[in-house]
Amino acid sequence: MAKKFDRYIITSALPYANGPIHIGHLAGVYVPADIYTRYLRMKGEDVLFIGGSDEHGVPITIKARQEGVSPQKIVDRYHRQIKKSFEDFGISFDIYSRTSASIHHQTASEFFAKLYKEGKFIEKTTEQYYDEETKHFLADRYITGTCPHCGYEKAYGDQCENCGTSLSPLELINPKSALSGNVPVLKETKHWYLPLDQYEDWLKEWILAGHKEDWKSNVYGQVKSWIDHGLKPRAVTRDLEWGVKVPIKEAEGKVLYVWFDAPIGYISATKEWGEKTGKNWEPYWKDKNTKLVHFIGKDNIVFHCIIFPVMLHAEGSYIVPENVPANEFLNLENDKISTSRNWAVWLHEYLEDFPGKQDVLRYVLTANAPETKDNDFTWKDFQARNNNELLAVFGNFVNRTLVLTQKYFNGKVPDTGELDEEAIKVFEQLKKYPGKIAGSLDRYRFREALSELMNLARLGNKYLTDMEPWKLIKTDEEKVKTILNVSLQITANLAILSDPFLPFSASKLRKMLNLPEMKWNEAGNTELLKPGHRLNKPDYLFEKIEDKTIEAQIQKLMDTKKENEKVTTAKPQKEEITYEDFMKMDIRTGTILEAEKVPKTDKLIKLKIDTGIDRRTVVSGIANYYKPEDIIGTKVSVLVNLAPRKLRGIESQGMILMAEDADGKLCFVSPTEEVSDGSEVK
Ligand code: B3M
Ligand code: ZN
Repeated sequence: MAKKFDRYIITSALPYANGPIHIGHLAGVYVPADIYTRYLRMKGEDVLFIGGSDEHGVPITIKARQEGVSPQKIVDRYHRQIKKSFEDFGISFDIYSRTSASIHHQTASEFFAKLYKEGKFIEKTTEQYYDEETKHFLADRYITGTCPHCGYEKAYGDQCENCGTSLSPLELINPKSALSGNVPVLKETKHWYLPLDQYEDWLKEWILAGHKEDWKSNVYGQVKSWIDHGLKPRAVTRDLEWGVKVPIKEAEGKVLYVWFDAPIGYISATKEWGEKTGKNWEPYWKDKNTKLVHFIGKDNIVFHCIIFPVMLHAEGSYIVPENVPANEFLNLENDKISTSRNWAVWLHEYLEDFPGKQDVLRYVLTANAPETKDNDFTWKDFQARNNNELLAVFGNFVNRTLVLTQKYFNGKVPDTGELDEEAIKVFEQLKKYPGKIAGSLDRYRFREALSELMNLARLGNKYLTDMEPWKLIKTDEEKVKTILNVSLQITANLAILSDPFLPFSASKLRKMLNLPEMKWNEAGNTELLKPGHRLNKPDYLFEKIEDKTIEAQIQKLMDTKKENEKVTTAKPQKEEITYEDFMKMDIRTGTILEAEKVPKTDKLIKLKIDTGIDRRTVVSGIANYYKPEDIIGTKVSVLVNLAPRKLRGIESQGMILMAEDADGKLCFVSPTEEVSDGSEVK
């Protein structure tokens, strides 16, 4: 018998507020967390569902840099948008907070200060990579290189997203600054480290011995392999400006590592909830009878299964997670979802294209959830699941039941009458479903749970089809009463059991049935609707999605692909050269003084250039793009130490630099501001 808890705290990974939310986020974290929470609430459990935006960390400062705005501006924009997407999709947080909130800064800061005061950190001065050009220490995503474990070339300084390994910048092969592309130098700096190695025994006992059975094998396996490889102290401070300030004197100018502060964000958000509701937040984090569950994607496993638990354990007054049901990744049409390549279905765009169809997406993402392996979202599958499952099974059964009840009994629930053999059988099966679905949900098997829900709808659909009440109505009205009563009881059960998965449709269905919100343990009851109970007008729960709608979505993705390919029409990079190689070239800014077409040629123009050093003749193949009279006075860049060569009998004493695109279009490479002729280009 599983342990009974007094209360639950369910957290879902705090998305970085540096971009909108897509279907991968929803499938991996938020929909399963929301299903689980809604189910617990319906069981009458005391449960808090925590969410919020992760507003620190390098991804945000990089985005701010790219746009030339402050990090606060970036997080304000995306926090608002992300929060709205979650609301739109019915993700039923008790609080959605953010890590730039002052309550969070205070909470994270106090957490660090306590560990510091108790001597739980190691102080180390080490050499760290530094970008001399931009004057930044290169932590986390400010540095990229090749992963020493799997060879992936775009690994970050804190993690390889390909194999999930957590890294430190010094482990990267061929490190490069993400800011300037430069090869970094080493420079000394002092930081505070959490000595994970000192907690190995505790972790082994807690996870390896304690959670072998109940944690998902993908999660348990990853964690075990890290522990088996041996853990190292991990720096929890950074030389950055954006983040929670390290609350000790000698750490001025430093902030907490984003993965130190972000998970504390779950606690800060709970405190904020306490302030807002006037309730006590502490039992949710400190009472041993609270069950803490973290919903995350697989790239966050190490942080939620090792680092954060060690922080909580070291602090001493907190509970640790009971489970971390991390999911694998969702791909889109056979390709990795990617923000930078715009290869995603964004939630706000989905809602524009499919208004009111939140449940369809929730359904498809659950039916196809990447629970045990990476999975693929395709628009064809989306359409098929809507048309062949939601509409043809669930919607069709409910609709036939309600329409027939209207037609034959004026919208009033008929008497059961004498239960015949078929009805008894159907009720027997019906009674098993709440337990089956709950059993799957208790083990975080959301796909399985959803498929059981659909089996109940299938049971109803088949019963109705087999019994053919539309044929019996003329000869045996009593039997039709039984059939529709049974079908209506199944429908009412569907209204309860579908609620965690399809909250919008369940609520609509309750309205049609004229029923209030119900508790989970009312499911299985075969007398939810009393004879004589008046139903409301039926309406469709789901609609057919047409081919042309799906084709438009596929076209949209194909356009994105084309758009991405356009970017790559640039020729591949040439072989590497040294700085010295480059410095052999003497390039100067100059001005075109005279220009005339070289007779009997198509392309050549003879130019007189003021190079600042002298005035010289240069012959250039630009006549297809420029008329001589139009370019006099133009500022250009000239390679002046190129050996002279004769073109059509004219000695050309240098070369004008031109940019040439993939279609062969030419344009001058000119200074964008006033500089004197003869300025060096380097
Ligand atoms: N911000 C990372 C991510 O989106 C992250 C999670 C924080 S959870 C405390 O992958
Ligand atoms: Zn790797």
